[in-house]
Amino acid sequence: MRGIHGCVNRLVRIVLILMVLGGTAAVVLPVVEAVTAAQPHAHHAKPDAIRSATAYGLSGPTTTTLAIGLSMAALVTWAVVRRIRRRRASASHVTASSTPLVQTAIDHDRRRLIRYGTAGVVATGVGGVSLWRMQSTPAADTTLSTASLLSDNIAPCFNNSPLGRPFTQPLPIPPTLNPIPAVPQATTDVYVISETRGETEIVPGIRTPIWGYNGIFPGPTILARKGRPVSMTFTNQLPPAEEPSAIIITAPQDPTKHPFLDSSTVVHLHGLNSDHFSDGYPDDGDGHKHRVRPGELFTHVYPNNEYQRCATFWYHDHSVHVTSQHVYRGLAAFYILQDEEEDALRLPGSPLADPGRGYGVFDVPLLIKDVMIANQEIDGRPPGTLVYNNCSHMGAYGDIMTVNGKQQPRFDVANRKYRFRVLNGSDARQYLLSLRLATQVQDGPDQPFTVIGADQGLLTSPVPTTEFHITPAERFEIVIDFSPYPVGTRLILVNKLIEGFDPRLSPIMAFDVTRVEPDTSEVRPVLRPPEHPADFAAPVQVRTFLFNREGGYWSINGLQWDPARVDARPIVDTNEEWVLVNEAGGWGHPVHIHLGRFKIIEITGRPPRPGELEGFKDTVWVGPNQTIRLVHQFWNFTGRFLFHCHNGSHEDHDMMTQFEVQPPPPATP
Ligand SMILES: [Cu+2]
Repeated sequence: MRGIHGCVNRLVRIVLILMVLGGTAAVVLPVVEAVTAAQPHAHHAKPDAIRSATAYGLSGPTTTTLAIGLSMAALVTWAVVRRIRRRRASASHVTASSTPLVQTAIDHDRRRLIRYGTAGVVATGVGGVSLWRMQSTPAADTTLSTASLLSDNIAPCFNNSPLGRPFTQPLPIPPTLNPIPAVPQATTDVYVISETRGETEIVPGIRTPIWGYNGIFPGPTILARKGRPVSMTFTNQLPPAEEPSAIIITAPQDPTKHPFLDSSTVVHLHGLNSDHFSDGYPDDGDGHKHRVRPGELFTHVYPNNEYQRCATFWYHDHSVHVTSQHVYRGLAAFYILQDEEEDALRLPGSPLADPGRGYGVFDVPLLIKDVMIANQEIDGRPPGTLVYNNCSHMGAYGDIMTVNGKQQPRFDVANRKYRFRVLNGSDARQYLLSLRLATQVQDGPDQPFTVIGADQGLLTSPVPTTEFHITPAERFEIVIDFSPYPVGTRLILVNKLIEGFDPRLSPIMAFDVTRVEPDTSEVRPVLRPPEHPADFAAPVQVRTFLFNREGGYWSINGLQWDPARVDARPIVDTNEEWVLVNEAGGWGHPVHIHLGRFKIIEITGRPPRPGELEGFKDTVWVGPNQTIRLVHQFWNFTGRFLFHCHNGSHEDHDMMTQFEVQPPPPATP
């Protein structure tokens, strides 16, 4: 009798230990990982080691249930063991230990022990297997390897923003701007825009002060035509001193290390071929005044010349060392260039296929961006104020996913084809985007769609896919055909780089199929091949640039931004091969080269993305241990132009430099 009892007791002790270990692991592991992922210094860790709290489903139901179950099982076992010990202790006071009453009590306890012990062993086994599965298998099975794409944070830098229910706000379409009435026969479209403060509801019911072009975010869209120049006059009407009452900056920029002019602005039209001044030089170190203060204005001229490919561009602030904050506050907008040749393709929203129902109807811009908002008064700023926390210059990773300025909006569509121009306007966050039925949002399958364009316009041929990876400042144009889905279907755009499924971070927006409409639009097998001599010119020079971190700052070839230094001197109207190298295993960089477009010729360290090798680009993801070889075009304009990381926080600290395009050398007699 003693033998059996002792055996059961040992079993209980083993079960108890397993329970405690299992429960502790279930609770502690995700917390440790969450803390590790939130540490800014985690950027040197291997990509696989950086996981968010969601990597183990900390905020999802599975691990939480498991942890609670294990802990409860441990508690029950502990209570039973205590009770048996007490009974045994009291039984030992009875001299005739084999009396039927005591024996019955011991038998009862033994049955109970076996029952709870068995349940405990099963629970521990199930829990252990679940934990092992969660840690050993990636949450999302992706065509592109998640590890090869993802190196940056997933966890938000500020993780306490107020949130509304997703898919309750309709997707706003940024208004187009009409050119000011011009003199007859004018050959240029003239626009006047003011940079000013505004207020908006990013999260339903919560007022948030912003900065925007004409006070809105996204700012007004410019619809331009190839061959017709655009003149844009920007008046800085921003409040002085960076309007500190309207933003919470957790680590303000140190003007002694990173000099900037309060509330100063410069506009860069990202991706457009224009002169040095109109390109929006960010500093005044070249002997000219580029940045304007409140009350001042400047005019840029965008030629939309023969060289320029039709594409989705965007204009945003570029004032040195405060670019990241200014863009984050809302100084960003679309600029779309089109021509007759593109019109003739009969793409969705084009004038031939959908007359009068183009921009905003069947040709829809989507600016994706993550932000953070105070949920209570912080440092004297009211709830609703934007929070700018960039994880010690790693990047302002937010916890509110927005499209066109609204948290997780909803867009009603007809059962037909739509063209979407997707811009990643985030400071730092990357997205691996897929479309899923709302009923299968967590695991898919991913629904098909077609990539038709990259940063610099239409691809030669469309690429069918089920996902695309987009990093800050990149654009992808896609066509989604909603005709296979019955009216009443909801589809969700999902960011699969959020491991596991987090209802706050994973779903970006919803498409609701609400009506039937005819569709005469097309996606033809040939869209837009290379067409300018620059696209065929062989590179005349090779240069290599290392994107790294030195002395606590982001750097290019070990150096930081210095307006007095020029790091390359290409000759105008030539191409050069540039090799962009990231030898570090931690962080990646979306590298943007101004002035022209480039074609990627080789990618090492990761597979190419849909259309990435076929299309023309101006920004490319140089991930950890990746090298990109590309041919960039330095055409039409001489002077100084930038290249830099487009993670805004990296750019401001100080991963930016410049090249100076030289006039052609004098012909030798
Ligand atoms: Cu970077």
